[in-house]
Amino acid sequence: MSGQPNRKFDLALTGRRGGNVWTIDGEPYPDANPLSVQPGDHVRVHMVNHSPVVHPMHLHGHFFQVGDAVQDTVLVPQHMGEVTFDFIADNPGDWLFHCHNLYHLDAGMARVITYVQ
Ligand SMILES: [Cu+2]
Repeated sequence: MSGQPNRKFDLALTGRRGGNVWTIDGEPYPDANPLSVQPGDHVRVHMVNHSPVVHPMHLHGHFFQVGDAVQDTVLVPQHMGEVTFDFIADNPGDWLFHCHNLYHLDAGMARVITYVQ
């Protein structure tokens, strides 16, 4: 994906082993604000994993670019592991972005990325 992003999100993944609250940037879904973008945005998402376990983060409705790879799920390593991905906001709607560990998803590790045409 060429060019520079015009919208950026820096997101902390949080939670603790044995805990029952897992969040994206401290907000446990569904008690969490949506991530707002505009149609056509080049979005960059940077995640830092503050927790002691890996999170397989999945975005609905889009493929994203991580380095040279194009995929819809990416593993974020534990203990301050970092991942950055880019995508183009070319499919308006309300799309869940979440951890694919269903226990974490159920405990809050999700956000809606929302935009309208
Ligand atoms: Cu997780």
